[in-house]
Amino acid sequence: MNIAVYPGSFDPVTNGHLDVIKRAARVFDKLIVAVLVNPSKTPMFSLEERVEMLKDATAEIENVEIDSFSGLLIEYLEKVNSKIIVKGLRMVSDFEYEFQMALINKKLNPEVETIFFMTSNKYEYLSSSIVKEVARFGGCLSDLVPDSVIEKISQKLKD
Ligand code: COD
Repeated sequence: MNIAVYPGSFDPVTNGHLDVIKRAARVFDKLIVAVLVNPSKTPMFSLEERVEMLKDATAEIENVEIDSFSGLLIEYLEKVNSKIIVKGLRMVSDFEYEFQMALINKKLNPEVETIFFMTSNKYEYLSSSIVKEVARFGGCLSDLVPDSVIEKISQKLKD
């Protein structure tokens, strides 16, 4: 069974992430979307909220599971018995960081492969940070994130 792991912050999940999730779920037997617990960052959404939003958004994709992890991704992969990392690539600026990550992960475990999904044209500009910025200035979020996430962001900004 081919188990792949798609790691990220997902703060919050966007339609760009969802596009990668749907396409990767067609390629692998099982896709685990793993949300990073990163104590050095202050995300807009708590870990539980990010996991919940991902669960809502992927409820209809049978072979997708949502989980979270802290520490090294390579150690998490071992725990879930996977040797495949799924990443998304938007533009050249992503490449440098993702290239470095793929190489260090390969160094830490040579059996692990990182598989990149090129963004779909319509999501090339889309990131969680851009979504939060648009939301803060009152811009329209439809087409950027799932509807359930729009409600969560509005609520968060009111709070
Ligand atoms: N289209 C396509 N792909 C996209 C889009 C889009 N519109 N938006 C985002 N993506 C991709 C990103 O390129 C990335 O691959 C993935 O989706 C997740 O994106 P984010 O922004 O939610 O998450 P990141 O980039 O903050 O996640 C970083 C990780 C959690 C993957 C990384 O920090 C990590 O692996 N940390 C664990 C510690 C570790 O093992 N470090 C490496 C060795 S030191």
